[in-house]
Amino acid sequence: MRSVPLLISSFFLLLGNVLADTHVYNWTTSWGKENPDGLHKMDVVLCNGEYPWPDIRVKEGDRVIINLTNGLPDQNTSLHFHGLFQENTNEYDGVPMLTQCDIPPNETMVYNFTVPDQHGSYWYHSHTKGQYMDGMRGAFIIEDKDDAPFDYDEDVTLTITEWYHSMISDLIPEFLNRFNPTGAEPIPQTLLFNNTLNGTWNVKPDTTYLLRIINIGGFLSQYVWIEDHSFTVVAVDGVYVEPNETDYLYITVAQRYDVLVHTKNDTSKNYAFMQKMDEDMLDTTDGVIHMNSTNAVVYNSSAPLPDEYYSDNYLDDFLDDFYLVPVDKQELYDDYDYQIKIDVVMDNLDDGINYAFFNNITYVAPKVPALGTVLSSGNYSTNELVYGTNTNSFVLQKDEVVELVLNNNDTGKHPFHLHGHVFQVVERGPDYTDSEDPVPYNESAPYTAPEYPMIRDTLYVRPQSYFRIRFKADNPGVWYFHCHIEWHLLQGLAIVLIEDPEQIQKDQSVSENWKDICNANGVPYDGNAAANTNNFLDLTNQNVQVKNLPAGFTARGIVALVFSCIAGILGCAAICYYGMAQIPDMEKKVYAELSPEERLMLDKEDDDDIEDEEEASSDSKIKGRFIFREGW
Ligand SMILES: *[C@@H]1O[C@H](CO)[C@@H](O)[C@H](O)[C@H]1NC(C)=O
Ligand SMILES: *[C@@H]1O[C@H](CO)[C@@H](O)[C@H](O)[C@H]1NC(C)=O
Ligand SMILES: *[C@@H]1O[C@H](CO)[C@@H](O)[C@H](O)[C@H]1NC(C)=O
Ligand SMILES: *[C@@H]1O[C@H](CO)[C@@H](O)[C@H](O)[C@H]1NC(C)=O
Ligand SMILES: *[C@@H]1O[C@H](CO)[C@@H](O)[C@H](O)[C@H]1NC(C)=O
Ligand SMILES: *[C@@H]1O[C@H](CO)[C@@H](O)[C@H](O)[C@H]1NC(C)=O
Ligand SMILES: *[C@@H]1O[C@H](CO)[C@@H](O)[C@H](O)[C@H]1NC(C)=O
Ligand SMILES: *[C@@H]1O[C@H](CO)[C@@H](O)[C@H](O)[C@H]1NC(C)=O
Ligand SMILES: *[C@@H]1O[C@H](CO)[C@@H](O)[C@H](O)[C@H]1NC(C)=O
Ligand SMILES: *[C@@H]1O[C@H](CO)[C@@H](O)[C@H](O)[C@H]1NC(C)=O
Ligand SMILES: *[C@@H]1O[C@H](CO)[C@@H](O)[C@H](O)[C@H]1NC(C)=O
Ligand SMILES: *[C@@H]1O[C@H](CO)[C@@H](O)[C@H](O)[C@H]1NC(C)=O
Ligand SMILES: [Cu+2]
Repeated sequence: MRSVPLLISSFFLLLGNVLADTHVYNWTTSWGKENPDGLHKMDVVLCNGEYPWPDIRVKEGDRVIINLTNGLPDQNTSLHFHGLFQENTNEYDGVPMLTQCDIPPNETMVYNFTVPDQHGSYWYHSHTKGQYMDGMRGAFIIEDKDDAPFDYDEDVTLTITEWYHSMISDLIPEFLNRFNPTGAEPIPQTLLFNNTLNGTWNVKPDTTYLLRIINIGGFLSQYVWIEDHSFTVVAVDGVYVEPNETDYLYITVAQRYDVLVHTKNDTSKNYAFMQKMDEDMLDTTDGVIHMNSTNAVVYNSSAPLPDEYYSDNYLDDFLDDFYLVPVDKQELYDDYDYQIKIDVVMDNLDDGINYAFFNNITYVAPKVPALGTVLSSGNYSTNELVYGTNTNSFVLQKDEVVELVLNNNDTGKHPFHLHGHVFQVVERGPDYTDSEDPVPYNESAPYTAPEYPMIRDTLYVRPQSYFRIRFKADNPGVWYFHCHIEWHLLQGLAIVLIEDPEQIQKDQSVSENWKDICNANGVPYDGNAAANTNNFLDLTNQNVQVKNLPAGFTARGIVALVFSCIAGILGCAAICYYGMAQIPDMEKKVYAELSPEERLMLDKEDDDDIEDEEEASSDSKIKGRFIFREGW
């Protein structure tokens, strides 16, 4: 009796294998000069000598093999497939020091995985130090093996991103710098539409397009809209949702919106496809060349290109994704087994640099990739301690429902992404910008959650507010949860979920090639976070964060001190001229011009006699000229 269904299922399994394709990509990175926005030529990361990187398009169930050779002489690399579950292939999730070692120059890593149960719009990108913002990224589309729950005629991908006229590796040392004590993010110059400024989309009349809009940026959310056309949202982050029509979309970095756009019958006119930076995320607009960008929906190539189509309505009328309803109506997990509460804070440490913290910890990578620790730690794998005390690691039990409560004590918006899962959005608090203090989630306040909550993999939290998400720990692996603003990830805004480590040990291993990469990079892959293989509970010499500011010396104090030093040397006019957000080489110039005493004053982090905070911050004339990030 039992053999019948078994036979049938193995028949379909066989059929599935026959129908599944394997896609092999041999990719080599290199630097090359490109000019995506037509305004500035600079080095970007090329793929096999070409730019931009290709889109990947596969069918549900297919195998993908990416043979990635690092041809960059001066940087490591890695590749993450954003939104893919990587079930039983955690080793290919692409996060340096969590699921693999960074790929050093001249080495080749083979990523080899299937996409058995996912479809929709995803993307891939380097997960090494902001590198993807230099161009190493592309769309990853998985065609549904079944029919989509909506009709369309054409399937079109569209990537959007902010663009910098500087290499990220040049911006990082200016950003993570004591002369940028407020943590002001570098200011991008333009916006790209399918990798060009003022792009065009050639359309046919009376046609329903499935437009897959993917924000492949590393910083800014964007508002998008099309003159005289509406969007019908049918999927977000690979999850089908009940159709919802809107004129304006708000898309954070890493989010995807699949929308239907029906074109007009009349082909006499072309229409503006607008992109607009979320200006609230910028500390200053100095340095922005195009805050908005006008692209063209072209019906008729002999008709004139459209003018900018501007309206302020986007601010109030953009679709709130919280209210979307997934088509397969998964009910809210009615309770959680394990709750993780994390508070976001931005603050300075003793080196004067502005860091980002979850519960007072700024993520510092371990000495051994956490997956290597899982696989080498035997019975200790369920003990959080072995993953280090500065990685913000949480061990999850098999199949438990996890509720993650995130309180945002910062005054900015942040788009958070969970690897290895999609999650239910149980609650998202309103914008509390105007509140003096942040408003944390209050468990005892009355609240009715949606019956069929929104499900996605990247969700923003509003200023000084909170969100709550739930998911089932049914995908054993080491999964990163982090802010997708690359600047904030560099500041340490991440936690690590070690999901069912015992099952990882049973079902997963790493390839020889995976180990070769670690060896080539001189990184151990066995041992605890301190690379100790003898005593897994001994974390001596683990990587830890910089120590706190000395007592009585606050972040505000250091800001005032730095600014008063700069002002003293250069004078206010120069500072006001440069602005504080992007100060190309300014800190170096200032530092070079400091007197030995002043340098000493900035250098001596350990000295308790530093000018006391009152005195420093009373220099309000100087302070008042700069934009301060609140939240500390
Ligand atoms: C990838 O490279 C290997 C070895 O160099 C070669 O055998 C294979 O044909 C290449 N595949 C593709 C798709 O280029
Ligand atoms: C990957 O590329 C390298 C270098 O071209 C080649 O030696 C190797 O055989 C390739 N591997 C696969 C799986 O294609
Ligand atoms: C590459 O990674 C190794 C190991 O983490 C590190 O020591 C090295 O500094 C990195 N190289 C660069 C250029 O960042
Ligand atoms: C990488 O290979 C090239 C060519 O073989 C060589 O010139 C270069 O020194 C190598 N770089 C490293 C970091 O090993
Ligand atoms: C990819 O993984 C499959 C399944 O483990 C294996 O059979 C195949 O040999 C692998 N291919 C490469 C190029 O590593
Ligand atoms: C964007 O580029 C992709 C290929 O790179 C192309 O298939 C697609 O049609 C373009 N999208 C638009 C809206 O033009
Ligand atoms: C557009 O044209 C098609 C056929 O050419 C017609 O069926 C349809 O009703 C027209 N739509 C509008 C809005 O006029
Ligand atoms: C859009 O950007 C352009 C160029 O930066 C600017 O001239 C224009 O005023 C902007 N439009 C609006 C309404 O902000
Ligand atoms: C691109 O669009 C912006 C904003 O609408 C406009 O100010 C600018 O002139 C356009 N640039 C080009 C090269 O067309
Ligand atoms: C569509 O979105 C609006 C506003 O975001 C929401 O009120 C409404 O319930 C949604 N409807 C559906 C069917 O998703
Ligand atoms: C963060 O540190 C402060 C002061 O050191 C302490 O009062 C607070 O309890 C800590 N919060 C968490 C969540 O660890
Ligand atoms: C975040 O803000 C809330 C409300 O002001 C406060 O209770 C909490 O301690 C803060 N968290 C941290 C880590 O500072
Ligand atoms: Cu952030």
